[in-house]
Amino acid sequence: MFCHQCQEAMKNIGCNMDVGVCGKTSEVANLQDLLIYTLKGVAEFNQQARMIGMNRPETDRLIMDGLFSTITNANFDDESISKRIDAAIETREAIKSALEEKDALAEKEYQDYATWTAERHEYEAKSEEAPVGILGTENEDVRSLRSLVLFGLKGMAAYAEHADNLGYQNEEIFDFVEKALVATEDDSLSADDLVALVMETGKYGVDVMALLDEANTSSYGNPEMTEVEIGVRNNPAILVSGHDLKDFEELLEQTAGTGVDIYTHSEMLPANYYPAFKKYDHFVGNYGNAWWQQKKEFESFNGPVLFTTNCIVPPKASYQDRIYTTGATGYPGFKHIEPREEGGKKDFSEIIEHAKQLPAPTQIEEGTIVGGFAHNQVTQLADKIVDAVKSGSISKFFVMAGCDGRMKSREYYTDFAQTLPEDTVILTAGCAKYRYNKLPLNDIGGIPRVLDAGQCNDSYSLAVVAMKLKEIFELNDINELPIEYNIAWYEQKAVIVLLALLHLGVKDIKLGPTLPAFLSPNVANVLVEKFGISGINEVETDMETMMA
Ligand code: FS2
Ligand code: SF4
Repeated sequence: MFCHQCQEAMKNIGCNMDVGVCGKTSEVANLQDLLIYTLKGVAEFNQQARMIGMNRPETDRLIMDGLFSTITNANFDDESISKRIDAAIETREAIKSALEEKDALAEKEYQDYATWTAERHEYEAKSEEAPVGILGTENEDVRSLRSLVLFGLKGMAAYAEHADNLGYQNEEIFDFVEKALVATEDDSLSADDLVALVMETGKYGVDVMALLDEANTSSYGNPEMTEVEIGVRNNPAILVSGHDLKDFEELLEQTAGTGVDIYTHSEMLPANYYPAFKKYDHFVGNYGNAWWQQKKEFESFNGPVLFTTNCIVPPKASYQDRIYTTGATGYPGFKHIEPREEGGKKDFSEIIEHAKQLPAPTQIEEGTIVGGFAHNQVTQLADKIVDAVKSGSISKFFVMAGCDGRMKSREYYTDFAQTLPEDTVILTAGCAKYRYNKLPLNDIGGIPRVLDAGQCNDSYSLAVVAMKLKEIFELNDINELPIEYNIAWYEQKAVIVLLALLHLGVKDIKLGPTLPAFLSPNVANVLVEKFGISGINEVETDMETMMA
């Protein structure tokens, strides 16, 4: 195996042992590479099918779900990845036959990724062949740019899938994902072509986050300022992790009146901010912190846990039997809740019955935290914010969105938040917030000093807010605003968020705790020269440059 897609890649180079830092086995890592490789073949033929109006929504879903299942900490289950490879080959062949029938199959020499086929028991050997993994690309700059595109696509696919689950699709995004997948196998593309593709990926990153924002807010209302309970009640309960709001809604509906309470964990915390979920009085609040604390927190939660998406940590035996996955997630031995039929709902009865047999959660914290500052809520506060900026009571905003992780180096973000002058406001989204959302940072004239917009995809809200402020202050460039960007990344959704910010023209982003292992020195230089991206240093040094 060789995997370098996340921030915890071994030695900041890549995981190449039997098991990655995240716990993914070499077998699963290789199968995931093979799945991506096969999806490129599906994309190759589906691009032709699209041209003659023969694309099917099932194919879009197969590609999005396949990409999503390879995101860090989403799926550790070799069987579930192998099934996706089976389906990808079957779909690819079906599209090819349909094109042949219409006499529409382009005559050319297809590469192995578009033609290979094998029996299940041969997948493992196939997955180890040179062209399948990323190291099959020898030139390190080409490899780096292809990685940047591919990892951005994985994040894009995750967001597209959530939107699709709510009935929102954008054909242009699906089309771009296919085009870009195929481009990562095209040896005729120059480094400049690939840089352009990276930028185009960022454009679709903005589009997909806007689509998901529309899907979420049209379905559940605009997130609003909310005090979220972090203590517990004395009832059996289910803890929900991940990002999928459709799953969350259906579970809330199905638990109503059963005596089973619902809590959010990690990236599901922002579900508390949506008006539509507030009518459920068995929806208690949030339990615990970011994903990497789950071993401790799942233990004390006592009840079953549902993963709607990443981030899964290989579990302790003590609670393994009460973890459920659904959607793109999977883990050997966990129970998996099957997809909903067209127009139907998922069946959560097993996890609900399971919860009834188990004790109530053990309290680990008490009190409340405040969030819900997505674009609509911030726009309502715009006058107050603008006055505070004009009067000098707010000197700067710091966008500290992104992910959290288990490495000690992430203490930087807590220290940074604590060291920020009292006339500054943090704009956050994603699980990065857990590094400072429970600190007593107070408020500025009623505006909390940590404004949480929501999940990592709600970084879109932060961009909307920046655009709005640019308009109000009548500036020409978003970079003239008193906003600094100090982003923490971990997995591939943060990659698409970053590319989206670059597309919007945001400059001088600090990215940490380390720069991606998949950036070659030359590609890193392009990002530094074109966009002023830099890594983090000591808190004091960064504070000095960013406050200057
Ligand atoms: Fe956090 Fe994990 Fe949001 Fe990432 S819960 S690192 O998936 O997507 O951010
Ligand atoms: Fe390593 Fe990250 Fe890949 Fe896991 S996802 S194998 S930790 S680089």
